Amino acid sequence: MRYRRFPMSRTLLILKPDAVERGLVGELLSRIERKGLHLVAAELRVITQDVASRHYEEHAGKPFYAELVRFITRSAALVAVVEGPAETWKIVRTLMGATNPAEAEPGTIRGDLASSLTENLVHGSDSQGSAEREIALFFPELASL
Ligand code: IDP
Ligand code: MG
Repeated sequence: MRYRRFPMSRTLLILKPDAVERGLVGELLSRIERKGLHLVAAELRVITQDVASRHYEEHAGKPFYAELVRFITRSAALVAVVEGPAETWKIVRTLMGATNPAEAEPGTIRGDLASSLTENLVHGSDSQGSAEREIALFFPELASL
């Protein structure tokens, strides 16, 4: 049985279609695991228009919204729930780096491996509240845990 730290928390991680297409799933999951975080759910799936629009509802109406939804639904993504200590969402965001790869620090996923603002490889929930909402959207069977 693995060592359990308390309090635990969970966040939603998406390796976006560009990550799967570029063959970076192993590299990216390796970074998550080497950090000491654990996968509690993971599935390769094509995200539907309906789920994409609910996931990105905060961006509806922005100039990049249509391109974003087209991108996130174009081929399979690796959708996962990651578990670790309190504020795991923040740990994952730190590993991801800034949204814009031009501003992401070397050593981060986007700083090392991305160069496009839209195709920036990863999504991670941006707060504990977002994590709970997004886990319920993508993995309803985990929502009450
Ligand atoms: P985040 O993924 O770092 O949380 P958000 O601001 O929530 O960043 O934006 C969601 C996603 O929308 C980004 O990861 C990126 O794929 C895309 N995006 C954000 N801003 C722009 C933009 O100005 N142009 C094109 N795509 C954008
Ligand atoms: Mg966001």
